Amino acid sequence: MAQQIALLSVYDKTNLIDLAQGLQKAGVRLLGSGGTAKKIRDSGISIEDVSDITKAPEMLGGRVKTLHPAVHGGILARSIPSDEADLKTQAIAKISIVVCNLYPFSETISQPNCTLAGAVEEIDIGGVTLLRGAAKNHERVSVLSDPADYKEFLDAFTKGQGDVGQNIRSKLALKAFEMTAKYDDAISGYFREQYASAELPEDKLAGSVQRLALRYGANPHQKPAQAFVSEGELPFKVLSGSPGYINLLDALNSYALVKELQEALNLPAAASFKHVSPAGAAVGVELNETEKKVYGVDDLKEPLTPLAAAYARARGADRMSSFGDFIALSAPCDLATARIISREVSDGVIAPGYSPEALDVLAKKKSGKYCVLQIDPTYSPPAIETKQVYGIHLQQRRNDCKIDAKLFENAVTKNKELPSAAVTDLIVATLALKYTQSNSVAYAYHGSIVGIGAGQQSRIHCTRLAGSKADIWWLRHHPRVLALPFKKGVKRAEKANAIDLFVGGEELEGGEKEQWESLFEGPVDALTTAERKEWAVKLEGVSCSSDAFFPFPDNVHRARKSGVKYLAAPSGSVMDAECIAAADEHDMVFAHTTLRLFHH
Ligand code: 93A
Repeated sequence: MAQQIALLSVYDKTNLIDLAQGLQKAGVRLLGSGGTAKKIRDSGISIEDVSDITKAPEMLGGRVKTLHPAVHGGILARSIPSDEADLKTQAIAKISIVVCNLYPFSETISQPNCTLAGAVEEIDIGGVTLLRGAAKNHERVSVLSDPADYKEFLDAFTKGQGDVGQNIRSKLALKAFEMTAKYDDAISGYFREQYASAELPEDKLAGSVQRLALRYGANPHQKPAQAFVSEGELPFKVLSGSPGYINLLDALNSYALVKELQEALNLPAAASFKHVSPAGAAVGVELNETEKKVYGVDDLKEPLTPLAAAYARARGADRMSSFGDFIALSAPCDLATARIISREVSDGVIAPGYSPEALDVLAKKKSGKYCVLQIDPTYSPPAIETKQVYGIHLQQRRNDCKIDAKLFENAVTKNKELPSAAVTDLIVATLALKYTQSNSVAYAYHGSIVGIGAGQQSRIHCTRLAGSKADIWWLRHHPRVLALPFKKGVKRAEKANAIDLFVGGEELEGGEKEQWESLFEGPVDALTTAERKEWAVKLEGVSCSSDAFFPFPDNVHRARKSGVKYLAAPSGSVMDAECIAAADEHDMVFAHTTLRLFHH
């Protein structure tokens, strides 16, 4: 066996001398780039310079050290006749060990005084080429990219009499590729920051950019923060304001929801998101006069367009939760929708477009700070999505399942009659769950979510939470609520809070009671238990969907108490039969789906 050759070219010289010593002892011929060779030679170990075999000096101030066919031919050559012949013609010797680590690019750019020119000089080209070449040819070549691996390698090398075995070579190759991938990520991240970014809020009217610097992440102390795509440009533009990290989580999830709602039901759709779950979501089903009052749009001058109806429903169903929402619209925002948005407390909106009048209204909101995003409706996200939690990459196929009427065809109760309005409501409820933090249960009526229970660890708590929200929503239709004698000048949010306290039935005391009473022209009697009961039974035909199976029939009984007639949930519980029996007891229609919809 010919004498083996190791090429050493390292920035981080930790453990280098021990390795060189070990290799020399094992009879390996050593070659090194400038600084590496010097360090080894200085410690009394003989080593040749790379330039001795390339017959070319290091040049361009060190930019070209090892980039030469004599080096890369020696690394990349396979043990096949044609490669051997090429090496012989060019008088190149095979290299079987490459030891290399790279210029410290990440450390350099993290220095506060780092300049672009300084960063560029720190981009290692030759070292990456050495690592990739050796890793590519790992069938024959060992590549050491981490000083922590030297000792183990030497032990195996000695034990194997010069052959560490394929398993070690393969693992070392993987490590080298991970290293160059991470290195390239750091470089592209830095260049994205320099050349493809919008710094908000200074650069307010950002066009299409690849990267958006955010003021902070989920909390003000989580800096730095950014949003970016690694290819092309972000699929949305900032037309006004500056989105925060949670705004973007809400915007992207809510837009996905309304886009799918519109596709499934062929009606414009709107969603009102808070903390990455819908507080409301609806399609553009016309509002009757009572609903207009309940949703606070009876006084709107502009006639309600279908999109405005969708947002009025999405925003009006749970006015408390929607306070300060992020809004998604499936269709270009018109003036009527903008007018509703303009008088609510809200953080921002995302839509595929804006009429000039609508944009004019929205851009004035919050003294020009209201966040208006325009998304490209043709954008289609990649099939695989990755997130990182506690340093670990988690990867999955995106939840791209389609939700349509077919999903509810398997009615397992005696009553199998599912009217088309109920199918619409089940689609709205189920699609909303697809974008709601789990566990989740949603109640829907007239094309709109009327109660949603999100992020609960137990199913029954979701069902109760959603049910209690639906109950409050329904009590807000009570004639005594609609006739509450509010004083002139009471603000919309104050009215919403006062109504919530009234229908919630909480007994108020002291200052809180006084403050509540001060909003009205005269005394207001509380709703009695009898009044509440009498009103509750008037609600009928509500739909309810669950993101996973009902483990116990208590969920079915609870849903029934809030007027639920139509149920949808995946099958698979050991209590399926009991849940169906409970639905039969109330003459409900229960559709078993095959689709679990957890979302995190
Ligand atoms: O500037 S380079 O990209 N050009 C090269 O041809 C080259 N070859 C190796 N940098 C190059 N290297 C890097 O030099 C290695 O990745 C290593 O980090 C460093 C070792 O240099 P020295 O042996 O002079 O200390």
